[in-house]
Amino acid sequence: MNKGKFIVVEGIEGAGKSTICNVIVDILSEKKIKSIITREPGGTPLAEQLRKLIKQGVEGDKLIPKAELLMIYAARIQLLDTVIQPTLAKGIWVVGDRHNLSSYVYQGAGRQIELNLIKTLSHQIIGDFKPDLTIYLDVTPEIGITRVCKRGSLDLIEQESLCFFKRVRELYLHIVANDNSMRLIDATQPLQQVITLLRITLINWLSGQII
Ligand code: Z5A
Repeated sequence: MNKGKFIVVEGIEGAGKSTICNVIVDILSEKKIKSIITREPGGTPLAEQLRKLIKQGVEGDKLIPKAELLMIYAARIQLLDTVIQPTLAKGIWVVGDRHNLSSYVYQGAGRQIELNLIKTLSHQIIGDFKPDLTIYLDVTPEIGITRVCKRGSLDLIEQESLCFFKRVRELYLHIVANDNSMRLIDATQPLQQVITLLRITLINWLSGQII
């Protein structure tokens, strides 16, 4: 049996990641490919508890950037070892709502933790595991924040400044431009147009895969 493939959707808040993960599952299902969606941080009962702490914090005890980084990697390895790897081993595909790239851009560019520390931690914790395909949904922070504000109250990371999200987007753009396992989709367009572009991108990529 062939191993499943790991497709990850990345982008700043409000880019449309959760919406697009569901569309990917539908397109895969049309091709008779079984898949599940995971999200990071989270995706297992323990990792979901860490997600809550990362997003909401604990009153009177400000989460410092390096502690946040470690909690994100704790959640990631829990999800990778107990859900993602066993699922791929069964030949089922995994569609990830965020993965390792988020740590480089949020904790690296956003929180300004040295990228070498993140690289070392990443290597020690997840080794050379990486997605087969990453779809990066590109929106400006202004558009992304406007979309999430409509949803209601903002979590700790969403409350960061526009400069924070500009740094995050810049690093996303730099990394995506230099990695041929990643595809950029302009997600500032109306949702139907984004879905059409995604379909073309995914079907082109699938045609080059041995399934
Ligand atoms: N984080 C980190 O710091 N480091 C890491 O390593 C990892 C994560 C893995 C996860 O929070 C937080 O963790 C995240 C980064 C940090 N921080 N923040 N902030 P989350 O999962 O709650 O948030 P998110 O990942 O940023 O996702 P989101 O805010 O839910 O947005 P989204 O998934 O990209 O978008 P959506 O939910 O699909 O759509 C948002 C709204 O926009 C919704 O009403 C849609 O209908 C609408 N939408 C979507 N696309 C369009 C288009 N094209 N036009 C118009 N409207 C649209």
